[in-house]
Amino acid sequence: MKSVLLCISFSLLVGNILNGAPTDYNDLSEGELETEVSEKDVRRTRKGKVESEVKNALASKYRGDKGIGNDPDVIFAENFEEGSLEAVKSRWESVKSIEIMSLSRDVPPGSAGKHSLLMTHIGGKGTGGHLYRRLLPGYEKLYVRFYVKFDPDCYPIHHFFHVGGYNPPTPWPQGGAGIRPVGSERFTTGVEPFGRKWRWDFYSYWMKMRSSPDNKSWGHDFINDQNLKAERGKWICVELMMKMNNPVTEHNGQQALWIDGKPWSKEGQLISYFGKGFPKGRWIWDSFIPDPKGKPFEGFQWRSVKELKLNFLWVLLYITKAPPGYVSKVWFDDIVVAKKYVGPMNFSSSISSNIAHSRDYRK
Ligand SMILES: [Ca+2]
Repeated sequence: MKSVLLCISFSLLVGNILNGAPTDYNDLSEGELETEVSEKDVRRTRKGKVESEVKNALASKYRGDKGIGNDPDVIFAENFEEGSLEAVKSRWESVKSIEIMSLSRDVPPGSAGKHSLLMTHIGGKGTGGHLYRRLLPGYEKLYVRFYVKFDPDCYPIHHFFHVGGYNPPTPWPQGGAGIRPVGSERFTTGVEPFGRKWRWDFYSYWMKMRSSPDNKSWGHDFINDQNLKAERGKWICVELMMKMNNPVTEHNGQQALWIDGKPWSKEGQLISYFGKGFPKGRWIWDSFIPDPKGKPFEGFQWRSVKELKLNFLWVLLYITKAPPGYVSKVWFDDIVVAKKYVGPMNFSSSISSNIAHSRDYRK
């Protein structure tokens, strides 16, 4: 009897994916997955889910992102088209070092807008700047998509764009560097172009994080693939998904990353999407090294109380070691926070053809 039910639940799962309906890998309990569904099937299902999200991207409905801010699934959008820095500032709760910011005419290809935000860091003068705001009342799952362009000469970046939650939520970013959260008060993930390696990875703090040899807990990285390059000199579309653990005693929280609308795989496994049981790999202190021969990832227990939710967005540029006078430029544009996968900007001439394509996929 049990095996029949298991087969049904798996076929429902696959059916949902093919129909383009929202499907959750975590809808299946761990026991169900282990008993009937082969590892290959699960991997295919997860891949299918990611592909389905990409095909049904929210941005595909809005050419050049025009009007995307009015979509019912969009929680917040910032395209820097307000006309002045003061107007931009009014949409954020904490702005650090506005003097290094300016509106630039350099925008992502296909963008319907005319301006982006440029942050210009000069070595020896401060550590960069930020825009920060709360996302109230707080969310269980969010997609955050933004465009960024690093100048070809940009100095290696110490820390970058962050999303997370504070309890209670504060109108400014909190500290906590090197300290493991308790679980009731905060969790954070940065999407960062790691140091001199210029490779994309997560940088996460949460209650079940580990320690480094210095006995402190610094942000953990997960992808560790030098081939996932943060290319300088071109606009890049970055998207982060974060999902809270529920119930709060569980480890079923997730996070995923897309660069230019693409998930990232290595050695046959998806390594840009982390949740309970996937991918496989091993920990070396605070770095997870994906490896098909390793152990399944334990999942994220982001929180121990339900009041802690995803509730802030922190557009951060933090550069600490540039030599005096060294100029680093970073542009940001077309930030969208949504309940669904946003995806790269649609700059095809016909929106309807794109929608037709997504319908085809649902057949
Ligand atoms: Ca813009």
